[in-house]
Amino acid sequence: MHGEEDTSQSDKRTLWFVTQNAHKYQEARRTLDPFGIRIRKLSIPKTEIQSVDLGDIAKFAAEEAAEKYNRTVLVEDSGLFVNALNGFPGPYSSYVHATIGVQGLVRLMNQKLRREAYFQASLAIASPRGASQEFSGRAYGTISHKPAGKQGFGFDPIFIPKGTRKTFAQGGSLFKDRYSHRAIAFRKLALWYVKTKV
Ligand code: ITT
Repeated sequence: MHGEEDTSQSDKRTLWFVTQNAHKYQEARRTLDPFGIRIRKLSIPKTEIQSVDLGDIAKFAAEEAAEKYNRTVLVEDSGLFVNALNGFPGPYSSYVHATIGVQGLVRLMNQKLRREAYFQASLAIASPRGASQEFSGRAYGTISHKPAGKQGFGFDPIFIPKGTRKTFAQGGSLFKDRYSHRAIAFRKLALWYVKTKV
């Protein structure tokens, strides 16, 4: 099928992560590996409903994909919420990153003294039988005055997690996994999944 990384395996226990973002996929994998949970990437377009609630967006897309592709899927919707910008870009983070980019956001934050922000990841798991469950994680921190670091993706070069002195992009994968919204959400999923196995 179009979008699957490898079609040779038909493991019923595999969870299919519907995403086109390879970084998100790798981060999810690193978090789920220690729990023995196997995921694979399903790079298909998904329906993104108009909502300010990341959980609603993830749940709708997951339920639709689970039914359409007849398998248990994961969908994660995430965003960066900047306090001084009343939560912008939030659910529009992907679009804002693709348009004004990291530099554009730094410009919007020019002169702002309060620089608190958080990343949120909302994760939905849905089975073809129609059951679904949601988990979320937040990483609190501040927006740096200029981009720093080359690792990661998206707004990683300008986000400094609380209690640290470097951006996600400077810190690398271990650092990211220690503080990230995505790691928190996927760990919650893992703890639930090993108990229930949908
Ligand atoms: P999929 O929808 O295909 O999974 P996406 O990148 O479009 O991938 P989202 O719609 O959830 O994912 O958009 C989230 C955007 O928020 C993402 O493109 C980044 O710009 C930003 N973002 C989310 N999590 C991030 C993180 O861990 N580090 C940096 N930026 C992040």
